[in-house]
Amino acid sequence: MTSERTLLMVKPDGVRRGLIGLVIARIEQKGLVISNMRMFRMDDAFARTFYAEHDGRDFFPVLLSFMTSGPVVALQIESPNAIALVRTTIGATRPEDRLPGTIRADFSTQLTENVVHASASSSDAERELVLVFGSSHATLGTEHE
Ligand code: FUP
Repeated sequence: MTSERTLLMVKPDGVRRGLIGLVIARIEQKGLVISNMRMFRMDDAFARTFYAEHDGRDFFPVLLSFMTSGPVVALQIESPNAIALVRTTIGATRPEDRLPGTIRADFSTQLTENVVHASASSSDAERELVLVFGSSHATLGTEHE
């Protein structure tokens, strides 16, 4: 199967709690390949664009405030079936649906402060990778191929 690219992000709560290394370790232990990485702090405009699909929802202001509260670490993951595999690894959106062993289940009881983000579809992945990495998002990772 051809490789897919997806975005995995350690959110501000994960960075504050010192969970960057743990998230990276789980990804690498599973055999998923990291092909780009960036630490940055979202401003309000970036967070609004990133989560544009939720604009107008009642939780949107709280989500923006959380996502801009500190730096995030964004990772490009490049592997066969990466989008589904990374989503499975992070766990479900709702706390009560998260399976033990997933990152969100093991490190958060919260809906908003849930440690990690991962792209939900291939169109989301391409859009989010361009937002975070710009045109450089396709250029790294060749040493693994
Ligand atoms: P996910 O793809 O699992 O990150 O989930 P969504 O795209 O549905 O939601 C985006 C983020 O908004 C999630 F990280 C959780 C948060 N959220 C809330 O804070 N409140 C809600 O009611 C729904 C989602």
